[in-house]
Amino acid sequence: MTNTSSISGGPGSASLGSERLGSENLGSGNLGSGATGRDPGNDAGALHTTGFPPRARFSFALRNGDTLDLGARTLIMGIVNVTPDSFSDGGQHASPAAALAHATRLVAEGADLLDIGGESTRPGAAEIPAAEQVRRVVPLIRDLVARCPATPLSIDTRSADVARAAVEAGAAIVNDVSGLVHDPAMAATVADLRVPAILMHMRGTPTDMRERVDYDDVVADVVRELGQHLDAARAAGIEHLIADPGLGFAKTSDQSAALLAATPRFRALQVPLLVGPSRKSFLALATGEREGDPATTRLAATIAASALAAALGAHILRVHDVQACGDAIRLADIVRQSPGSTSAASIPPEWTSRDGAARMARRPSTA
Ligand code: PMM
Repeated sequence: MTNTSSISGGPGSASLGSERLGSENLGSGNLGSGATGRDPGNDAGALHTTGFPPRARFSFALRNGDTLDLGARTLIMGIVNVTPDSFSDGGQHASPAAALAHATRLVAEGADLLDIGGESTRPGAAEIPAAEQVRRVVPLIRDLVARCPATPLSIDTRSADVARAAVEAGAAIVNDVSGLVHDPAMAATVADLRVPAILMHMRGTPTDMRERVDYDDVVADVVRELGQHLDAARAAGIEHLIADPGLGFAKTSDQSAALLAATPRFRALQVPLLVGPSRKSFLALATGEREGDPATTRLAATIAASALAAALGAHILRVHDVQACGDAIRLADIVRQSPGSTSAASIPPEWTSRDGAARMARRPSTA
């Protein structure tokens, strides 16, 4: 199992709040200012031997006293949809026992976080009443808090009532695909619950979002609109915020690809970035799949998109296939941290422990 060293502390540990901790290269010993003559903590001015954009570090205090460290390595969020109709895994984990088995398997495969959802947001999906979402997700959250206490859980919902019930059952983070705007009570509820929030960009609702893809400049528009949602969340009193460009939500395939390429531009928002490419339809740009092919046809493209997002500086990747994507994400981190042959030794082995990727990285290259 992958060591979850980014989640630390526990009751009694020092709370670091939402400090921004400089860039990931600080303290890694491999790209000090002596090597470049510049301040590696200064995102704008740092010279990058690897050519990869820097990634700011953040530390979020969680409700249970643990600390979520973001940016030292890419965190992997495993998807657990307790829905009969999600686009790629609907119905697969709908029974409580199946959902629990799936979630614990994702943790064993290396998920740092789990995202639990009781409402599909696939294009055209109808809204699920809060009471039904609660019925689907709360028993699973209770079971997971008992079974996997070190793994923070996020609740994927647009409903304030569901967010409250999930957090009271033990969820640590609220993930709202509407950027906290769908339910007028959501921002105040998250502020009251004192949990971090993931604000994803979308326009409209799953019912009409396919018609809402008219952007002047998709990257600039999404960054600006997400910035407005972040400002509103801060004004409501939410301390810890994560942004998400919302690949596939009110985006054409080309727009999703452009947003993935523009991952470094989201640093302007000055919050951690989550990216969710997993099994999304824009990947069909690469797979050439036909109508009716299963979403698993997109596994290789999902792995590639996950590695690209990690290499480009995303803090969290939200994926269905934790084991396969995790290998690619860990490799991206190794490459990010490797400006030259001397760098591999500076990677803490626990970052890459699942199958000895760090040990392999230290072996002389035969390529
Ligand atoms: N995608 C889906 C659902 N929730 N949340 C965030 N933050 N980002 C996403 O990209 C996202 C999400 C849709 O995918 P699924 O139905 O497979 O979960």
